Amino acid sequence: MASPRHPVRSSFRERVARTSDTNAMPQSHVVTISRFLIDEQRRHPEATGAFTSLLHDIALAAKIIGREVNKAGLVDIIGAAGNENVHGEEVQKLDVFANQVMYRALDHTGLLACMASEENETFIPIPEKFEAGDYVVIYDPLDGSSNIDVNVSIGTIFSIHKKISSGERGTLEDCLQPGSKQVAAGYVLYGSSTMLVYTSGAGVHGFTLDPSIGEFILSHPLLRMPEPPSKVYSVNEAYYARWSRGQQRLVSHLKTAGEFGSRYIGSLVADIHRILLQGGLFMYPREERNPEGKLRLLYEAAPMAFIVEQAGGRASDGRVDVMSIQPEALHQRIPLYMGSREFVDLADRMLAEDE
Ligand code: AFP
Repeated sequence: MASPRHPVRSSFRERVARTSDTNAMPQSHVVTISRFLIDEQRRHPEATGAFTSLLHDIALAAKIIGREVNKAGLVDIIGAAGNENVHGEEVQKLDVFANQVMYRALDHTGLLACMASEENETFIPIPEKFEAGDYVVIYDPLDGSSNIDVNVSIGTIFSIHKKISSGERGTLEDCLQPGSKQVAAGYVLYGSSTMLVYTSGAGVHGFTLDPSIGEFILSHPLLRMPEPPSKVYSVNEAYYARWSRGQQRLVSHLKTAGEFGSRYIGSLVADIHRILLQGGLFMYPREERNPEGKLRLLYEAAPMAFIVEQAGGRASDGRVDVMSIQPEALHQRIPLYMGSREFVDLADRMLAEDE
C-alpha cells in the first residue's frame, strides 16, 4: 500500500497488526477513513469525537460531490448557472451544487459555530433551529471550476478552526484567523481517482476512494515530500510580461541555471497534489492585473500551506510564511509560493530584489 517514497512509520504498522490480531482474521491492510479517524481519536483521550465526526461529514460530502463530478460529462449539468460569484467569475452548476452539499452536510451537526464558503460573500451563520458548536469550517467547494467542462482534475479545499469569539454562535472574527490557528485542513482531489488528503497537525494522510465499496481507504499514510525533490515549477507563464522583474528573473533562473521542467494544470489542488508527491515549486505571483495575486488566503492558500508544511514543505507569499498572515477580509487574495522548502526559500530570496 505505501510506496517506498512514503515509508510507513511504526504507529501505522502497529495499528494494522492490532487490527489483524484482535479479529483473528487473515492479515488485512485495508484501513478505511472511519477506522483511521476512530483510531486517531482513541490516541487522544481528551477528544470529544466532535472533530472526528466533522471529518466524517466532510468525507461524505466529498463522496457526493465526487459522484456528480464523475457524472458531469454524461449529464446535462455542465454550463453556467447564469450568475457570477463574489469575485466576478462565472459560477457553474457544479459549483452551486458542491456549495450546497458542503453546507447541508455541516449545518445541522451541532458542531459548528459558523462557516464560510468561497462562493458566499459573507460568513454563513448556523440557522437558529440547529444547535451551535465550537468549530468553524471554511471551504472552497469546487476549486478549478474552469477545468470542469474539459474533464481535468478539480478539488474541494477545507480548513477547520476553533471558535474564538465569546458568544454562543460564531462571528466574522472566528473566520478571520491566521493559518497557524487551523486545527485541521484538507483537500479532495477529483482526478483519475478521488482522493482525500488531510492534516490535523500530526502529519499528512491521504485516502483513495474505492468506488466499488464507496469507502476512502488509507493509501498515503504520513505523506512526506520527497528529498531531493523533482525540479519542476508550476506557474501560468502566459502572465510573464505582467510580472515583477524579480519574478521574471526567478523563472529565467529556474529554466537556465536550475534546469527545471514545468507542469501547470490550473487547478490548485491538482498542481499541489503533484508537488506533494514529487516535489517542486508552485507559484501564483502578483501581476499587473492581479496586484494582490489571485488566490484566496482563507479558502486556498492557508489550508494548502498547512498540508504542505506538515509534509515537510513551505508556503510563502514571497515575503512571509502564509501561515503567519492575519486575514483582514474573508475573500482576501495573496501571491503564493508553495512546495519544496529549498525552492520556496529561493523564490523569497530572488523576490527580495524587487524591494
Ligand atoms: P477557477 O476556479 O476559476 O478555475 O480558478 C482556479 C484557481 O483559483 C486555482 O485553482 C488555480 O491555481 C488558479 O485559479 C489558476 O488561475 P489561472 O487560470 O489564472 O492560471
